Amino acid sequence: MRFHVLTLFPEMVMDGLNTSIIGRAIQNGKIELEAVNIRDFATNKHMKVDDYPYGGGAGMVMQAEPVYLAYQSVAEQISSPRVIYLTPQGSVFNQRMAEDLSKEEDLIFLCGHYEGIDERVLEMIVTDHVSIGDYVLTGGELPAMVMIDTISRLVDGVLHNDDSAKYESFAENRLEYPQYTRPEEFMGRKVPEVLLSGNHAKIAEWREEESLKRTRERRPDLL
Ligand code: 6GU
Repeated sequence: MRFHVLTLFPEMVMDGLNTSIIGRAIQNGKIELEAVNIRDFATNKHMKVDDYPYGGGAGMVMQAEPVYLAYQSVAEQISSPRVIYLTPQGSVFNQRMAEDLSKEEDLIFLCGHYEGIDERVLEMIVTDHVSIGDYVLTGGELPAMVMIDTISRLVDGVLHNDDSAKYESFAENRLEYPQYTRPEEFMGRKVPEVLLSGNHAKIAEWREEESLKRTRERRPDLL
């Protein structure tokens, strides 16, 4: 999987994803990550990429040309790429969308800032409008990073244990059961007896019940 991020803040994306499991996946070549600086495609001597909105109103709008040229520099090497525009006006991201997107060879993420991007270039290049929830962020970089993290852990070889991607929360539309590790007792609180029993059938049954109970309590909307 190759991720290409069009952004005004390439170091934010590269630094933010260069740690832990995703950092290791990049080192191991399981995924590739490239951040393209939209400002490098400004054609004026001040490297300006935004301007006042036609019709008036607050803030600035990112101009079509540098966004289009940045897109072109990446897209010319890919046949019909998915281009994801991060916007609070998009469909809300979920695990099902992550599974769908994880089948692509390349994904292009377009991160906006200010009051948004000139609609004409969005019409020309964007295939998917995606939000990460009903609140407003200052830019698309954090949402792109959230999506890249979520999609990467579904890519073969990124997680060490092949099973763990399947069995975690939202697989089967259920929340995961509680986990415990040593010691057996912490500040008077004991690990549930069944987990020490060695009875794997009983343990599986207990986990199933806890998973259902937790989903009912915290996310009844999933059931
Ligand atoms: Cl994708 N972008 C911005 N700016 N804010 C958001 C968002 C995206 N998703 C939720 N809030």
